[in-house]
Amino acid sequence: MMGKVKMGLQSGLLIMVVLFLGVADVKGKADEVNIWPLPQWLSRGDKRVFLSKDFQLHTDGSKYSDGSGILKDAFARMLDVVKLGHVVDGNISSSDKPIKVIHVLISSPNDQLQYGVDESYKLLVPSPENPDFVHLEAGTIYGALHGLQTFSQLCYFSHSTRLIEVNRVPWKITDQPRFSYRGLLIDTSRHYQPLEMIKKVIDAMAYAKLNVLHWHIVDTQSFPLEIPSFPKLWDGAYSASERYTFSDAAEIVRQVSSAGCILFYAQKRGINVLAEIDVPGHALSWGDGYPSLWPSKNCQQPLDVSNEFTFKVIDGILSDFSKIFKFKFVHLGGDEVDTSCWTLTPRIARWLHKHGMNESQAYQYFVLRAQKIALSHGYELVNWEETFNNFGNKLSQKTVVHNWLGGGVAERVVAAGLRCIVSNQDKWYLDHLDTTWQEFYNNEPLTNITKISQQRLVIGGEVCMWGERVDGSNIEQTIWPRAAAAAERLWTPYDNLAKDPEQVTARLAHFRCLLNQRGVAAAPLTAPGRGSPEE
Ligand code: CP6
Repeated sequence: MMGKVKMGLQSGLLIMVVLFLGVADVKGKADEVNIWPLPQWLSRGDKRVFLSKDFQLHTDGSKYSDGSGILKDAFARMLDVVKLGHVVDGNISSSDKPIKVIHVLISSPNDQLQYGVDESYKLLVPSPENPDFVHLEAGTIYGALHGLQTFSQLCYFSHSTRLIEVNRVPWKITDQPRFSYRGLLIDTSRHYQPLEMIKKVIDAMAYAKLNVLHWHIVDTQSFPLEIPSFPKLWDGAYSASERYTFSDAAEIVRQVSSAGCILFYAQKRGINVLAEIDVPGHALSWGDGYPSLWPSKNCQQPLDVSNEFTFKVIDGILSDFSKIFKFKFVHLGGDEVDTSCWTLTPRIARWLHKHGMNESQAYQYFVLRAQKIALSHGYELVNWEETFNNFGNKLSQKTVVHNWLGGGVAERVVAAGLRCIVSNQDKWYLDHLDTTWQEFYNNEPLTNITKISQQRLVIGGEVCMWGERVDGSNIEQTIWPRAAAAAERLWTPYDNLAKDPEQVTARLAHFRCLLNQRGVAAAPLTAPGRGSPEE
C-alpha cells in the first residue's frame, strides 16, 4: 500500500516536472519543433494526446479509392516506424480519450506519380470537429504520403505513460514543397549496391521528403544492369552476382500491391526514378559485351560516334527503359567527354573528315542524336552542363540542364529559357567527405537568379553520392544526415530556413536519431552525444 502511494507521489512529481519543462520524453528544449524538413506553416497548442493501440485509417469521403493499396501500405509502414505495435501496457485511465482514427481525405482519384504532381497536404492533430480523429487532407495520394511522414515525426513513445503520444496539440500544419525536383544520385557502376540497400535509400528519402532517385546505373567501370534488347551488355558487370536483372530493376521501381496492382517500390513511397546512361563519355564498360562500341581495342572511349550500331544500342536501352522507368525524364549524361580516341582512330578520323565534322561537332552530333532517340521513346531529357556549355542553343527545348561544375551555369541556363537542376560539386557532392552538413544546408539554388520567370525554371536540386568510395557497407552514413540538410533547403520556404541556427542543429540531430531508430545508419552530425556541437 505504502509502496503504491509512494509511487503515486513520485509520478505526480514527475508529471509536475514534465509540465514545467513542457516535454518529458523528447529530449531537448520544450519549444523545439522536431519536424524535418520544416513545414511551410504550422501552429501548436499546449496539450498532449496519445494514440489508441488500434489506431485506424479511415478514408470516407475521399475521391481516391486506393485500389493500388498505396495508402493502406503507407499507413501500415507509419504504424511500424512509430512502433505502435510495441505498446503493450500503456497506463490508460478511464478519463483518457485516445486518438482512434486518422481520417485521410484525398481529392484526386489519380495515383499516377509524375514530375510536378501536387504534393501539398494539411494535417490537424486532433481534428477540430472530432477530438478522437487526426485529420489529413491532400490533393493527391502523394501529398497524403508526406502528411503521414510528418505525422510520424510528431509521434513519440512516452516512457512515463508507455504510450505513443503527440505533444503540443492541437497541431495545425499546411505544407507543400518549395521545389518539385528534390533528388539524390546513387552510382551503381563504381561499386555495386545490393538491391536491398537501394530500397533502404528509397525509404530514407521518403522520410526526408526527397522525391527523385537519380540512378546512375552504368559507367566506365561496370555495366550491372540486364538489357533485354542487348543481352551481352551486362558482360560488363564486375561479377555474375553484382548484377541487376531487368526484373530486379523493375522491382526497385515496381512492386505488386496487395490489391494485385503492379506498382513501383519507389512509386509507393512517392519517389520517382530518373535512370541515366552517361553517353558518350562514361561508357567504356558497354564494350565488354560489344567491343565494336569502342573506337579500338586500345582506345576504348568515348563510344564510337561513326558506328550506326552505337545508336542502335542506345535505342534498345531506351526502349527497354521506357517499359519500367515511367518518370517523364531520362538522363543522358554527356559530361567529361574526351574525344581524342575519335581522332586517334584512323577509321573514325576518316569518317569525321567525310562528314565535315571536327571533334567538338561530333560530340554535339552524338548528344543531339541520343536526345532524339530518347524523345522518340516519349522522354524529356536531362544532360550534364557541359552539353549546355558547348552547344546550349542546339539542345532540345525539352532539356533540363544538370549543373555540377559550380561556375554559376544555372543563371545562364535559365536566361536561355531552359530548365535547370542544381548539384554544384563544391556544395552538394556527398562523395566530398569534408563538405559539412551546414554547407549542404546553405546551398541556395536560386543564388543570383532574381526574375520570377527565371526562378521557375530552376526545377530543384540534387545531392550526388558518386560511388568510387561507397558500397553497401558505408553508403548510408555517407548520404545521411547531409542529404537531409539539402532536403530541407529544397522543401521548406526560403523565409523559414535557418532562422535560428541552434534550433536547426538540434532539429537535424533529432531527425538523424530518428533515422537511426528506423534502421538507417545515418552518421552523427559531429560528436558526441546527440550530435550538436555544443554538447
Ligand atoms: N562520374 C560521372 C563522376 C563524375 C561525373 N560524372 C564526377 C566528377 C567530379 C567529381 C565527382 C564526380 N564520377 N559520370 C561528373 C558529373 Cl569531384
